[in-house]
Amino acid sequence: MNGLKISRRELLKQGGAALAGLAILNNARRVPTALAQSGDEVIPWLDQPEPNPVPDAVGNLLDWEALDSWITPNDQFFYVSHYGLPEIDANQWRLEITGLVEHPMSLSLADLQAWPRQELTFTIECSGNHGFDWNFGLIGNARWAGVALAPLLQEAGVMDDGREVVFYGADSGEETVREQTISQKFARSMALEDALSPNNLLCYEMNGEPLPQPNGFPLRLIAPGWYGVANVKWLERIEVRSSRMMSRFMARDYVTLRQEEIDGEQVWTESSVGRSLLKSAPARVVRSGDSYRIEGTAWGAPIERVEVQIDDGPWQPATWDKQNTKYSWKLFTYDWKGATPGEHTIVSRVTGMDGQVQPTEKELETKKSFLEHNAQHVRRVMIA
Ligand SMILES: Nc1nc2c(c(=O)[nH]1)N[C@H]1C(S)=C(S)[C@@H](COP(=O)(O)O)O[C@H]1N2
Ligand SMILES: [Mo]
Repeated sequence: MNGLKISRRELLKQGGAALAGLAILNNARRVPTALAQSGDEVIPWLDQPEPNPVPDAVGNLLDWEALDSWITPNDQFFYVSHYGLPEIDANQWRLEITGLVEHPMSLSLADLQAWPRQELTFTIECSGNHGFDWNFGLIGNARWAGVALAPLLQEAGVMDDGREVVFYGADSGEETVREQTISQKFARSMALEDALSPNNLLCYEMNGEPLPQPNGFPLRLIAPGWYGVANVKWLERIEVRSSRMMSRFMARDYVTLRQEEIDGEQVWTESSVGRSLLKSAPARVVRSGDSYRIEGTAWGAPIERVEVQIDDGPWQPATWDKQNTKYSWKLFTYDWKGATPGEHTIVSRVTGMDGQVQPTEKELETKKSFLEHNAQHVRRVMIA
């Protein structure tokens, strides 16, 4: 595991003095007004994220203790930008659909908005979320609106040898590849079959408003069921190709390294970050009079059950909102009966419809890169 991970464990091992210091700091944290009014009180976690070391690339991390709505408001939505935040004049902007298509297209925002509007709620999570101590807030849930991608590709007419669809953003940076330094646009490639999924949206709206600039104004791809990186922002060009486009964000940076046993042999696998994995996390502990409840969320794949464990106790079923949509996170709650004064650990785990269970940190030790870190997230709390 990486150094930052170790530092969290070290911190947790430290004695009362350090923790008391943290607790004082944490008490200064804002309690959401909606809760304060109802007489509820959020008990801050003893373990807190370290400061964000890359504020230029990552911002607005989710404040878990303030999580009190299913939808994440736009002004609180996290963003990740590898090549800065391009400012695009929507009046000049066009989307080009090019490559192995019968009828290349060039569309203005108004052209796109003339197509049928489609909406979908999707929780977007960066594959780096929970990979380091500072960054367990790279997640948010929004109602996205735009036009379905598949009919546009059909209108453009994908040729027989078109197999991959590449999405290019307007943002670019310098990359050195085999000693050549070149300028590259942010881009991701997707198999044609995946691109044609009826849920993919070319999205111009987020929670009923035009896309905020950090989240891709004027247009982005929303690919439900995929990690954040696939959801290309500031979209400028969609190009159909006969083979996979390899780039930093497909084949170098966003690569997960795992050790697997195949026929008794330890084999390393390198895979490009792709579909999201099953995951959950406790968000906060809330005190209401004499009773306590644990709130959290679960996401990433169809969910069978969510459970909570306190200290070394048994796993207990949490209640979660089954009405929520397929691609959104589910908020869960658990009534914590008989919470005793002192320090406690709180952890959640989710089981998928396919029977898979969210792994522990220990079980994920064969994964050697920080990406796609879907381990159970243990938090610590002090009950007065
Ligand atoms: N053009 C472009 N698209 C991008 C990125 C980027 O840097 N440039 N970052 C990706 C990554 S790594 C993530 S996690 C998501 C985050 O979406 P958000 O910034 O709207 O939260 O955007 C993705 N789309
Ligand atoms: Mo990401």
